[in-house]
Amino acid sequence: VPLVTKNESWSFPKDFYLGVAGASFQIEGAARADGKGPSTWDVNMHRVPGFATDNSTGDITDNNYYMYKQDIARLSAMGINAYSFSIAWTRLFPFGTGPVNELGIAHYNDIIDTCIQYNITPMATLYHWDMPALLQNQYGGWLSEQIIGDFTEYARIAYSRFGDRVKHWFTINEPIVICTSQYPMPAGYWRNFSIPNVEQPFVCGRNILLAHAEAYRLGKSIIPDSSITFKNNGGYKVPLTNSSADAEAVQRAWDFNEGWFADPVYLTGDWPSTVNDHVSSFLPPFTSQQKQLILGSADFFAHDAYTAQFYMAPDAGIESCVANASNPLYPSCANSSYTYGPAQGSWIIGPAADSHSPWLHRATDWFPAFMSYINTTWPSPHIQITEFGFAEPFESSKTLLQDILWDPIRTSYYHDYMEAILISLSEGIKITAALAWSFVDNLEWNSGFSVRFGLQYVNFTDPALERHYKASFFEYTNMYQTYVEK
Ligand code: GBH
Repeated sequence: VPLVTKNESWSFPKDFYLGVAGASFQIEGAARADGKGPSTWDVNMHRVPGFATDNSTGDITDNNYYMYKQDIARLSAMGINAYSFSIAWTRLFPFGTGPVNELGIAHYNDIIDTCIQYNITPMATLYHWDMPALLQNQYGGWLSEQIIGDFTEYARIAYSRFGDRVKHWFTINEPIVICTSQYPMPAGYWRNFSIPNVEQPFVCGRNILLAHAEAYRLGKSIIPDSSITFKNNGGYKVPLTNSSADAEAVQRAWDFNEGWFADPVYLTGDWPSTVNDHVSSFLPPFTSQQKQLILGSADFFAHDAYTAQFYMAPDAGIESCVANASNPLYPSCANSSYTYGPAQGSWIIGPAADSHSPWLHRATDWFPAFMSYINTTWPSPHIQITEFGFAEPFESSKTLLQDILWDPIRTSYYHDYMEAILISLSEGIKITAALAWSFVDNLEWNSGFSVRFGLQYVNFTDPALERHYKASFFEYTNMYQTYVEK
């Protein structure tokens, strides 16, 4: 008797990317090796007590800087055919700008060559949050227009050195997260700039859009057969009730999150009108030249799609949403929740509080609606799921390896998620890649090593940092093997 009854009307196309994703700062370690310069994350984790809840740093993490060959071989052994990694800007340019560090180039050259040797398609992200500390210190990183030129120069070197073998590029990972949770930086961090907080996210957003668009155009000219976009992110937004107030709140939530970057790139060259209204008092409008640069600066739609949330109008009404960075509803004026259950007369987004991360639930039932929303709202030739994944609850408190490697909740997330992709495909949505976050436990930013997203386990107190496949990894690849067109 087969364990799973295969639904014969579902399939993954032969050229589907069954991939995994990771990011330089979270896995590499080797923070001072081979001429690497410091990023803001290196500096903050060393200087700000409690920056990570467990006070960890990126000095070693998975030691992937030295173990990438084994890592790629282990992916190949599992049947993975695409690897999405990020390049540390500070390895190519230790000072953010200035001389190129050839040892950094050599490192990524070898990662790329190793992928190709194993028939794994390399996909590179230029910026996954590790801002060169010197650029942050000099002019505030994404808060200054100066970043556009420095980022573009970094992109130029990456494209021209790696573009003969890397055809898949992501300019920037999750601009929403960069601009809303990394700017403003609280005082004392490396470093706080004195623009009023309410404005900072939008100054950042403006510079990111322009930097992305410049880097896109440059990439197309250096690598004509490339596929380039940025990684957007966010959960599917479900109105809590049928009220028009909730529907409007949902629309504002799309506008101030996904639409903030997707509308300009895929639709108009400009921000949604809600966002424009909001910034008009402190930012100049985009010029028509800038709009032309931004519009169409993507070859496909990349989304980091983990979960879903309910959205609702604020109880105190829209008048309560004053522009004040300490207002939790600023700037979208939409309330969100994950846990409204049948008691509130509505759906439950996924099994309540079922992951180790408060924002993450197994809301895979919503996925086909999510993909159809993206497909109709921001039309593009195809969609890639550039991150999805799950943090098993209680995993970090288990002690026996055999218990840790048995991760049934993450396993069910991957099973259901792959089914949801199959449903979307059967509905005619062109999804071309699934890139699981992440292929190995790693440094989960401010949560340190305590929150684990890996398809492989690592004991961070053991200097060998040996990798161990978890059950969920087998489920992920089994789902693909069961349904891929032969
Ligand atoms: C990804 O972002 C990142 O690209 C990746 O580096 C990271 O390791 C992975 O998620 C797992 O977390 O705490 O309620 O304020 C996913 C999008 C956006 C999800 C910010 C968490 C914070 C919500 N993330 N969000 S909250």
